[in-house]
Amino acid sequence: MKNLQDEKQRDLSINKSDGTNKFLTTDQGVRINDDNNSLKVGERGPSLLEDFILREKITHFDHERIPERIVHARGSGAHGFFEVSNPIPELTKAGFLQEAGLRTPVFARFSTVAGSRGSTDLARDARGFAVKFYTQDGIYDLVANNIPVFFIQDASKFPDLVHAVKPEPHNEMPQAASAHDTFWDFISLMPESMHMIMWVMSDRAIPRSYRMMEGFGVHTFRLINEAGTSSFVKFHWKPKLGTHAVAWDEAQKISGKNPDFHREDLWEAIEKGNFPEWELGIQIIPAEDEHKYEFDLLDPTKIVPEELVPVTVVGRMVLNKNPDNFFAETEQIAFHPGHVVPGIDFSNDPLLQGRLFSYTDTQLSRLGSPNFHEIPINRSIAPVYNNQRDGHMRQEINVGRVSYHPNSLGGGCPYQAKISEGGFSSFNERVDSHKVRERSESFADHFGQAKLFFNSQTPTEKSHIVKALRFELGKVETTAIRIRMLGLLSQVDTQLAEKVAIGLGATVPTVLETPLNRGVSPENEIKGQQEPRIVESSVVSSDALSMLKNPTNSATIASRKVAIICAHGVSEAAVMNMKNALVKEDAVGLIIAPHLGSVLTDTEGAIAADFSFLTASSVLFDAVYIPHGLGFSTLMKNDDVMEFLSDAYKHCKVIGADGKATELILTAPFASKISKDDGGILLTNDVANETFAKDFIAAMGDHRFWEREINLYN
Ligand code: HDE
Repeated sequence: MKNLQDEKQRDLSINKSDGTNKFLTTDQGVRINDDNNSLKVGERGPSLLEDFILREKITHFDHERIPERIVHARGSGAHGFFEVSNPIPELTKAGFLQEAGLRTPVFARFSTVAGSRGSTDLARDARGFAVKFYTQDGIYDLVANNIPVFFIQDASKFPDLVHAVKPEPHNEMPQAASAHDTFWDFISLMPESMHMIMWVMSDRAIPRSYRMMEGFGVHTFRLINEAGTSSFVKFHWKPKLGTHAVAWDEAQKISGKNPDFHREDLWEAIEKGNFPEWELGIQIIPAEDEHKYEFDLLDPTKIVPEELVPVTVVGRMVLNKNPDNFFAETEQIAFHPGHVVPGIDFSNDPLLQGRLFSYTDTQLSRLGSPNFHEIPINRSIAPVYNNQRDGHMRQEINVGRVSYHPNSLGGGCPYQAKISEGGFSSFNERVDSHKVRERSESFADHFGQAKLFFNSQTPTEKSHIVKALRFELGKVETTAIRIRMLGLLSQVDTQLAEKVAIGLGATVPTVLETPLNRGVSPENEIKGQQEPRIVESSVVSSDALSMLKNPTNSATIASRKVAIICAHGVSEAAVMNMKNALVKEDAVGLIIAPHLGSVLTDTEGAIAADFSFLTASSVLFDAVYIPHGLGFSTLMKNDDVMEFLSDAYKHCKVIGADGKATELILTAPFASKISKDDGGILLTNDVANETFAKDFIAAMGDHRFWEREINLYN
């Protein structure tokens, strides 16, 4: 089988343009002699309509923007490859999964959901995790999220959900935030959203990096093998760097200091050769087990706990090349859950079925033409021949007179492929029932897995969920909505509801609003939605659902950033020792000083400052180190240094100092709160301490010292 990545079959160079050493021309290829002045009658006279060069330039500019994605507008992407480690021909005939070592080119795009194109990366939100596989059998898109369930069970509620979460229509506020009345009004009337609410109120919704997120296909799909046998499948992406988050206060500060934080992180990691990597795993459910579980496989508000069906790794994805042009690639890429290849098929999940309509439809208005598949980033590497013709911006020049099938004038070509020749055929499922607008009774449990999720969290993670809910509902102005939400939360966990209620200065209602009395008139009820009931999950707690307990989490600090705070007189040896130790771990130490330029060292050398306190902030780094040397007295007087350290402490990061520099920590406002057991505070008076850098790096491997929050908030 051909290794598509190695053979560079996906050659986009015919579409690339580089103006180096070239003349400036019009779009018609005419060389331009003056690009700075429009054509005028005399130096001070009016401009002339005949100036085709000016008109062409301005017209093109006027039409530069295309509509942003209605959801997932804010995103970043990269090229890479998918490589099979564990072929699964017994499960699927999909060509790209047949042979160990086979590489398929991919483009992945990560995104937030609610915000506009220019919104912050650090919004509390689900993240999109969409991957386009350019396989030898055509395009396969796995259009996933970093959360394995969704808010709603039926596609018909999607426009309502999105209208509710988007900025409110009367004043277009707030941007990229769910903390407002319309979102929580809708949620409080949709008990089916409670499982997803647990996830978006957890730290999953504020990832440290796109590179440190899991991905989930959400719906159950089908795999079909050569013999036509089908199995159900759930897709998982597991990040090599583990699954990590930032603190909510930190996320909000990053949004101001660097709203491109995730975009920059992905870009820089790839530029520096720290290629992000994920394993692709599958949970396989044999067809005969379709009805084995207490939840319905077709219900997108449910997971299949890994305790019931383990994840089997089938390959890995590596992202190793940034796009050349954001618009042409990341913006114009068009994903679609309906882009499947033989061997992969859909389930009857009603959310998935609705998505199968939506994605082509949205590209028609966003990219403007049914020819969007011809845009270079969307092109299949498998050859495309059919009788689709014409339309806006058609690139293909179809030769011959035949554009219909069957035909005799073209010898019957292009001809249909038999299944044995790779022709796609849908799974031959028997469906025999009445036409109804109803929800299946098997979709009626809205709380069992919300409980499972909450029960699986560590105390730190639970407290973050409580605080997130206090924040979000605290921003809601309508008291009735808050109370309705407390009622729903009490169905998940009474303590959770009570703790949130304390933050809101409210009481958990004793009489629950049911779908029939929950603030909307009965005739406006959602037809076919049953009284919610609780089905306890057969799995009580699952480590895979917790970020902190997650068995796949790794202690690597590769690509992490350490702020090394310096001033004139700093010990050059200390700085270089830490920098070198970090480089060995593929991490980086960056110099932050009161001003840019050189920082003079104790040995009369100079170190270049990477940032000043104006351009850097603790929230943009993973840890802080203050090396010894005379500089410490300058730093002691600097308020920015104290803010830097206080934030690092508050966000539970590793802080290290040696020699006199330790005084900076010991006199900081948080000094009295430091617990002697806090493994994230590394102080030594011994400036020759040889293990200091090693200990600092080992502490960074624990990522955050969340226990600190007990001292800070209790
Ligand atoms: Fe999407 N979704 N979605 N979605 N979705 C879009 O398609 C839609 C859903 C997801 O980086 C849109 O090209 C409906 C679930 C991702 O370009 C649109 C429903 C999941 C992306 C659309 C859903 C997703 C989108 C907007 C409910 C997780 C970004 C622009 C029936 C599995 C892909 C576009 C990218 C984008 C519709 C629900 C993931 C409007 C109707 C569930 C990652 O077509």
